[in-house]
Amino acid sequence: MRELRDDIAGKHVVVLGMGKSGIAAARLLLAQGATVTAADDRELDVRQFVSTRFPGLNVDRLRIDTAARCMRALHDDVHLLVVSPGIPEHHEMVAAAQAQGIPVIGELELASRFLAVPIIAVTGTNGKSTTVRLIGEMLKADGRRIFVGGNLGIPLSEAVLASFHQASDSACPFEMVVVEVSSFQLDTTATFHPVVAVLLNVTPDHLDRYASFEAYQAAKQKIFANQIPSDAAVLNADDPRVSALTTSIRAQRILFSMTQALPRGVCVDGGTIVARFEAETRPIMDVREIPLRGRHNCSNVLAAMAVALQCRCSVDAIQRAVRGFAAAEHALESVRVVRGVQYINDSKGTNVDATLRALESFERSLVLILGGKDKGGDFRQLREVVHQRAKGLVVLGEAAERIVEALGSVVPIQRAATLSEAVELAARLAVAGDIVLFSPGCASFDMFENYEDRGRRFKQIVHALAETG
Ligand code: UMA
Repeated sequence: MRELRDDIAGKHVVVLGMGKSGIAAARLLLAQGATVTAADDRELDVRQFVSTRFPGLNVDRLRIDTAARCMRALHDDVHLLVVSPGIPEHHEMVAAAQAQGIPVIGELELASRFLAVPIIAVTGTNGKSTTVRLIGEMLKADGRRIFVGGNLGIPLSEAVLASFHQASDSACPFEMVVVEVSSFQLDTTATFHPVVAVLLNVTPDHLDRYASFEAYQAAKQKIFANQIPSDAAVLNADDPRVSALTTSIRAQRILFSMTQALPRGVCVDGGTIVARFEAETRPIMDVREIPLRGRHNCSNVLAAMAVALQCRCSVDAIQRAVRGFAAAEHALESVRVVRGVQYINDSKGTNVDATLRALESFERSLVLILGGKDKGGDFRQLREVVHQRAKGLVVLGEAAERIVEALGSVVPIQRAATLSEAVELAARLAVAGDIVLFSPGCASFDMFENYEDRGRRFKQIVHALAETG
């Protein structure tokens, strides 16, 4: 583990993908004295890219070019290839590096090798960001100095860079880090070792990238690969796939459940969340105090509590963090009520299971806006809940025709060419008291830069709707 840290100065490292992760990894490597070739399949304006993404850095040891042109660099005694999460395994540069025996790791793995503080890592198909933010708030409320990041937006390399910048003494500004980790990030780990690893749930996702659901599940399982018996694995006892995937882990199990009375872990007993650790049962708080919509969010709160209690947070800190917690932007976010219709932005719902959870969070009649870049999800899973709760569906994006095939027989469906048209059609269908829910169940990249861009666009359109008409 220390090897890379000690050996990297003067070595040549290629970083593939110049998004958030690649830039942070390149900066980390430069700070450690490596020579960096930064590659991307996009043609970048190098001068502008360097001045905006590497400001104030000595870039003598940095070269930036397209991946195709950088392929030549692989012959120049390359020590390591660091890939961004968005780079698929079959990328030609990855294949070429592997063929030449050059080690390939991801940005998460790279950063973790430079961190001296304990890592708490959270994965699962849905709820990761909320749970990570909740854990962060609980630890902060308990007075801990922590870094919160990973897939939720700030690469782990930023935590390492912050520790390099810490004055002259080399103490890390954090006593622990809490990271959201995606299957893409886990794919390219080797020594990544969280002392607490959380698996929230597993449902089909990213089937446009993985050969099978099994391959996706295997990536999720890697979160436990380097854990030892003194570590903790926080597991959702209500998800049979989580149980099946964790039969042979070495860490001690801490379960959480919404439905079962657990002998050990965090569960709900007659409306009160209780923690059972070391033969002691402690009431934590009333479930009705959770200021988040949906049963799935209650489950996320239980997971976060299990982690916080494992880290010896006080119950008082946990309560304060939960009571003051605000839902993230683009996650079941109330936008506005127009002519009695409530508009909800759930652009972060990028897979079918997330949309299912969103639909289950509302009792009222609703119009659902669904669709985007197809990730191979099974929209038939929504048939029952759509039949029960949706009076109409508006579909858009690449996945539109597959959605019509899956749900056309249970609900009237209209097609929209743009998001504005989708909102317009939904607004015409909805009457006072209804909800218009934008929970795409798909990725955003067919029409938008990312899910945030898509959510912001939805909110702009809703804010522009006329009060009368
Ligand atoms: N690129 C190539 N070739 C490719 C693919 C990408 O050159 O074949 C280049 C692109 O041109 C671009 C760069 O790679 O310049 C983008 O890299 P990236 O897609 O890895 O994106 P980052 O900006 O580094 O963001 C990544 C995560 N993105 C993905 O996993 C796709 C972000 O998660 C994460 O917040 C960020 O690192 C910080 O850790 C986003 C995401 O959608 C939110 N995650 C997926 C999800 O949650 O479902 C996994």
